Amino acid sequence: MNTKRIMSGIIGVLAGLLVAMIVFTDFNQTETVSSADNKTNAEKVYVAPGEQDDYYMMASGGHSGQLFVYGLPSMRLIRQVPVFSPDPATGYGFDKKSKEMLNGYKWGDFHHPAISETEGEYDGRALFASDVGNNRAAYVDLETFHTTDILEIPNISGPHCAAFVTPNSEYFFLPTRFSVPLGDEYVGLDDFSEEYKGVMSAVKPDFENNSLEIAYQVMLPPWSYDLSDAGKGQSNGWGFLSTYNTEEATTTLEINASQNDRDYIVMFNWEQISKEVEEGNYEEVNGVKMFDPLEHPGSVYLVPAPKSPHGVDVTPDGDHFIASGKLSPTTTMFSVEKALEAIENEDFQGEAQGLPILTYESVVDKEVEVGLGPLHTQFDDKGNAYTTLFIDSQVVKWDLESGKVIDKEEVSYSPGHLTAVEGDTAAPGGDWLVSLNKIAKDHYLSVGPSHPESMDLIDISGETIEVVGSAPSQPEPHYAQIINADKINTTEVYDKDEDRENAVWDQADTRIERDGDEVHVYGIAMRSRFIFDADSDRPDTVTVKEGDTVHFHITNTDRDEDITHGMGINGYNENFEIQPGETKTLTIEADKSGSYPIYCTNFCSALHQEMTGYLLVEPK
Ligand code: K7E
Ligand code: CUA
Repeated sequence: MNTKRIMSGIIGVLAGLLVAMIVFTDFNQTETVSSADNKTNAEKVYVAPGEQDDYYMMASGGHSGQLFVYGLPSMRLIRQVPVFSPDPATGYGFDKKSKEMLNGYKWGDFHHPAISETEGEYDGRALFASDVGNNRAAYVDLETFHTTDILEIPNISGPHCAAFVTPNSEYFFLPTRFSVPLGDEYVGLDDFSEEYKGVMSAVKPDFENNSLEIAYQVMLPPWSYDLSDAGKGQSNGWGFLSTYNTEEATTTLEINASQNDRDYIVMFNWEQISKEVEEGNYEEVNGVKMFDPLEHPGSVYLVPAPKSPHGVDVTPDGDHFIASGKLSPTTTMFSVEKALEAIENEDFQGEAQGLPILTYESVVDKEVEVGLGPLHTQFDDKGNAYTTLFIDSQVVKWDLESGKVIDKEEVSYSPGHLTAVEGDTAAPGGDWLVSLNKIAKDHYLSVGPSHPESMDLIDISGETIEVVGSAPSQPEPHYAQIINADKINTTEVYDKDEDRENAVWDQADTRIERDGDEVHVYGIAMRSRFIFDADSDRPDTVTVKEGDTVHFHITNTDRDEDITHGMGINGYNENFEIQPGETKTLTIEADKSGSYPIYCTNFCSALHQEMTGYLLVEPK
């Protein structure tokens, strides 16, 4: 099977070369035959060495707590960006700033990335992440691909239903998966329905300081909030959340949370809630402004949706929202216009936990028979939707207008999310889609009982859709977003900022200062040496006493692209990297005496191996 695949791959490439030779040697032919239609699959995904991909794919790393950055269409893994978990290779969680940001957390569970938007389109400034494992949100600066802020959020548990960003990045919202008691009190599960709450957090990004703050929270019923999307166009100002366990089961959810034929899509008017909070309509809980829609009605409504819906996705024009019932063979398309009308006319079929339920028949546009186990939907620029079918192991293309299925493609296997080029924005692309599969099984060379996840690259530029490439991925790409490469503008070297705290730019300024048992080393890393104190006979040696606290403030003074230095301290379990023009601080407790070599861990020059020094710790 594998050999067959490889053979057919080789044959494909050879056939491609043959076609190319024929095209380029046919002197009589004036028309070129290089349109996408005539390209072999190998040619479509081939990005020659030295050439760059057209797109970045930003994929969440699930319970690795990292962000994985791929190039598309090549599917090459370009970078792992640590977000919620420590990373020894870069020293994320080791140096002072990142250690403080991680605040002792050992892991995170990063499900849904959200690239910042302007007028409903990705703007490439930042990427927001949410941590289902430890209730955090992160700001990843896309100029440096560094995590620059992590926010711990109280009153919530597992912001799975996040993150979705409003069309002009006013907020991103983090509704929570697990309901918990408000505040820090203990409440037994017998009082679940009354005392547990599903809280949604509105977080405000600060693009000047690359940071985040909690604006307010909204108290919702004790259900599980699963996925979400922001309105745009005529639904701008609204947010949509899917729910399950509206049964309010507190045990064996597999059975007990699948009783109701319909759960809900929660529609909430964030513009209105933001205004109300500004006017003082909130109570403070754990230092956060908490808005209660039961006290201030008119901003939160429920739309019945079959059955335990997972994804909810707003169409690019903002006119419809689509709910995918993971236990239903259909995906349901609702009309925003009809929903707003029903709200206006108070066309309610009842209420749940005090919130009005819009009449299903008044709001539904159509139920589309896509296949078994629909989970998530994305869009192209031609009015088509693409939905993953977990149970059928397929991606289905369907027409938004008619609801007709156009094509289905097998993927390997059991897709969760899918992501198309800017496919959740107001202006989707239309050439590529990646199916993020949960199970790889026999898809790649075996590495034992556990296999990687798999990603299948699908060409969606034609009428029918076709898998043309595949790559393994590490745990676990719940969701990814694909952004045009020309929207990302990276910094190549950090500015030489003379005022930066602890920075040393001139060798003459390097020094070691002692204050009691605190030792501060103001040093330089450059090709190919460490300079901790230029005046010393051994400028690359730091001598301290057992029991000292040593702060290494190291500036990488190299101004060349991609000259990163690392600083590992042999035997002290410490390592961190300093990127070109960057200053970082590493603090260690010198609690064991001895001679500990320091060496550069990032290969930087022909004399990288010589880039060493010593930490000498004199015994007490
Ligand atoms: Cu894997 Cu969005 Cu957490 Cu769906 S989620 S599959
Ligand atoms: Cu500096 Cu290797």
